Amino acid sequence: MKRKWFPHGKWPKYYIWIHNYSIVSFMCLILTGLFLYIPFLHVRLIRYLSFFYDVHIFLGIVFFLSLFSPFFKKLPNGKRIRNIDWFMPIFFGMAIVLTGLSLWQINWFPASIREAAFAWHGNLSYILGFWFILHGLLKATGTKYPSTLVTKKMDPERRQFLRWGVAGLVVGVIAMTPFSKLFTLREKFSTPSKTDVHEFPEYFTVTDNYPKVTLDKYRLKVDGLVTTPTSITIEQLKSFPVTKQTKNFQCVTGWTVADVEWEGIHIRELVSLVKPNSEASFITFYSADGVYTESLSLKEAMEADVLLAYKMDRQPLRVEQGFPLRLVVPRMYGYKSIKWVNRVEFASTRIQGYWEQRGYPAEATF
Ligand SMILES: Nc1nc2c(c(=O)[nH]1)N[C@H]1C(S)=C(S)[C@@H](COP(=O)(O)O)O[C@H]1N2
Ligand SMILES: [Mo]
Repeated sequence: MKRKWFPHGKWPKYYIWIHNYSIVSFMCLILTGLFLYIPFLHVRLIRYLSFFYDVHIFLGIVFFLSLFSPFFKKLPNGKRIRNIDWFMPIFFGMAIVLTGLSLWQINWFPASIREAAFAWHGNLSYILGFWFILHGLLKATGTKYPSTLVTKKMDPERRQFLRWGVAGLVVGVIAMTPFSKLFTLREKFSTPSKTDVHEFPEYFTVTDNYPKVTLDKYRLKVDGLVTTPTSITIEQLKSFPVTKQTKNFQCVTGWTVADVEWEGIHIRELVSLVKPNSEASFITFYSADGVYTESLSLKEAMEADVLLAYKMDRQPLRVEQGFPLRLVVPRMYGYKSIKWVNRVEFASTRIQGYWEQRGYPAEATF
């Protein structure tokens, strides 16, 4: 007898179709999610990231809508469908969608909520992913689930789905409270830092290594359309008036770090040092990694909260954080905040920065 790959019992066609679609779309969601998240993949897929981001959002919305399918068609009583087969996707799905919504619509939710939501958006997705694998294995081998409370035969009542969905939303809300951070793995296993330095979810580099800059050799070159081009040491930099500020940090791929304390100098110090001429209406920033570049208009650069920072959370920057100097542009996505800055060039035109060449907008205000 020919073996059926996805035995569906007495399911209507409509559900078989949704089931098959869900398998493919959930795999695509996990894949695009990992592409966006894992730095190793992130760097190698740079050209396609904004596309993967859009695909992820689109599939997420369809996934959300598909969670309501039990409301539209009454289910037959079938041996093969168990409560838990519906419970897991609806309960976890709702929580994943809610946390995902906060990462997508960043202006709807405060940074502290998005910060917590980011970790749990991933964690809950892994849990559901493992369930799907287990579910597939159990079904494929015809293994009977142990009979527990939730594995009773399916009750095709809509009210039941509603209850599970709402329970999932509650879990999603809990996952977005800063309290939930206490339960993330990172919190449990990372060595607690005595200094209260924020750990960012990722320390990006588009090169193979973090550039190692030694202070005795380091110079910040300030040149371009200026009267007195110059090179300054980190000591000279630190002798300028200090600007301190506490701001949220937002990466375009979804993660947020709330209330990061930056300390450094404002661009106006460089302006009064080198005196750009009247044609200079843009600034190009260069990185010691030799590849990354960024741009700001002079007007953007002169905003009060734009800094060239050498300290984060009262500590000198670590290598991966951009030692010895990084730009911080709190009102724009993180990719504007170029690390390992070693040259600031005043220019008459805006260059296409590293990410802008790869599809991201140059004016990255969110
Ligand atoms: N030189 C350099 N600067 C960079 C990047 C990079 O890859 N190289 N990544 C940018 C991106 S996309 C973000 S979100 C932030 C991340 O800051 P972090 O690496 O300190 O977490 O740095 C930005 N600055
Ligand atoms: Mo980013």
